[in-house]
Amino acid sequence: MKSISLVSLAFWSALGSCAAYTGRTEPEPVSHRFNRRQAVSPSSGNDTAPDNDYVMGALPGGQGKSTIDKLLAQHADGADIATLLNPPHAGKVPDPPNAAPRRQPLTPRIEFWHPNSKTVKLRYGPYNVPNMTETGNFGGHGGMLYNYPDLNIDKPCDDCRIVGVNADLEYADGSSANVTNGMWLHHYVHFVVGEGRTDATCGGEEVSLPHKIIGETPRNAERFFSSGNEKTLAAFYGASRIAGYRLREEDQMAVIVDFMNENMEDKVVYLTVTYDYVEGDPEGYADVRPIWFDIVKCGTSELPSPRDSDSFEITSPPWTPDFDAEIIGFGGHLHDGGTSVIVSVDGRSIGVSNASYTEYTVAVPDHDPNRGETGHGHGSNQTTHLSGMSPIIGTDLIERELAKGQKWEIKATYDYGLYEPERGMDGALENIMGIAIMFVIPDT
Ligand SMILES: *[C@@H]1O[C@H](CO)[C@@H](O)[C@H](O)[C@H]1NC(C)=O
Ligand SMILES: *[C@@H]1O[C@H](CO)[C@@H](O)[C@H](O)[C@H]1NC(C)=O
Ligand SMILES: *[C@@H]1O[C@H](CO)[C@@H](O)[C@H](O)[C@H]1NC(C)=O
Ligand SMILES: *[C@@H]1O[C@H](CO)[C@@H](O)[C@H](O)[C@H]1NC(C)=O
Ligand SMILES: *[C@@H]1O[C@H](CO)[C@@H](O)[C@H](O)[C@H]1NC(C)=O
Ligand SMILES: [Cu+2]
Repeated sequence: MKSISLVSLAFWSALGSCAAYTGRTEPEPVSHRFNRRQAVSPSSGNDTAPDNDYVMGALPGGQGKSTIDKLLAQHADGADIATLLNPPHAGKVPDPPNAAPRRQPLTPRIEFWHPNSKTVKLRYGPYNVPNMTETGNFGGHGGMLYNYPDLNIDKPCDDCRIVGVNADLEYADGSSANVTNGMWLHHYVHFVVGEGRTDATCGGEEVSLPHKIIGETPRNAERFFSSGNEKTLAAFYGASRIAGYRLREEDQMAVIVDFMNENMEDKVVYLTVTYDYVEGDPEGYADVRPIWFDIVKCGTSELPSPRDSDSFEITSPPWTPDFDAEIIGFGGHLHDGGTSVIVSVDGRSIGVSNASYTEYTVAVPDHDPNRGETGHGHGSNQTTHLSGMSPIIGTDLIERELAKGQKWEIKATYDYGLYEPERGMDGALENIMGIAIMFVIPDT
């Protein structure tokens, strides 16, 4: 094995400072347009619409539901969700002339652990992200592409094992689309769809709302990965066995993308996903399984913030595995104001994924009365945003075994005294999230 600092290779990309969808009006079938600002009350932690049976928020004192979850719960299936959530000109458009190649082989980067692994960058989309004056999405914010499904996207390989993955955002010519030029990879959720792809934590539920957005069920699609603005790398190394995520020819991939545009012009961007993989199914390789922990079980991860100030903790509904496994690692996801995600088993912490923050030099103010407000209300003109979540891998893990019958949960901690939460121009708090994605090697 080559000597390369494992520590310097950030293991996990959380979803980043992806934020909020506090839409509170019901769909208008004719116009398909929403205006959150007409209906929302500032910093409300309450949502009075009826609960549904399968979105289990864990708010102290109540089961808070985000309006997006209510909409999806009432909606028949995912086929027309894209048109429901975004104005018609948002989303997938043809490649502009002279666009960079959609498939770009790169120098292998995980060879230190996976001999003969290859690295390839795929470009998805492109997607038109409306400018700040366009508020006709479900979130009601200007400048965003809101939870947009893209089905049956290109795969890195047909018969292989994925051993690393990370995501980014680019313009047509391949240049970086990022916060300093007003573009945010707010979040994307990556699914693998196919027989036997049962989502670890939602596979037992009749309905899982993120699966619904891509028109699938949690029994034939699993949430494999996700990323946000921090754009770090999840790589499978450091365990006692060599392992990779098995991709078969019959599997398909789908994504939900959510981008913000802090410009006065529409922007066409590509989601890039860089994969590390080994061809075929080399001898000795074990399977990797992703486990998605969420404070909102089987919803879109959105929870109205329970408080307007100070600090609070939210614990997820418990999950009990029906298999034994070795843990590779995990990483958390929070919104601005968040400080850490703890994963625990039977009440014992196995590690803490801490948030880090960056003061960004932004091209445009998030809130400008003359221009509008950008998606997800990255509030109050503040320039400091959550920019990373520490990976917990290898020796960071206090325990490395997962066993049948255990009680697993995560705890998301927020401290608005330390870091400003996301707010709209009217001061209304945006929804929060608490997620950890853990990768394990199931015993065979
Ligand atoms: C939510 O509404 C209930 C009943 O009206 C009220 O008792 C509670 O304080 C509210 N919670 C928040 C966070 O506003
Ligand atoms: C952001 O994008 C600009 C323009 O494409 C590029 O010059 C800059 O290096 C990028 N910054 C980061 C942190 O990627
Ligand atoms: C900005 O958005 C509005 C509303 O969608 C659209 O009519 C206009 O053409 C856009 N302007 C630019 C320069 O993209
Ligand atoms: C995470 O934050 C806590 C509290 O500040 C600190 O005690 C701990 O050392 C941090 N962990 C890492 C891995 O940085
Ligand atoms: C944000 O900054 C703009 C000017 O850059 C200012 O007009 C506006 O009032 C500020 N908004 C808030 C909420 O501070
Ligand atoms: Cu988020």
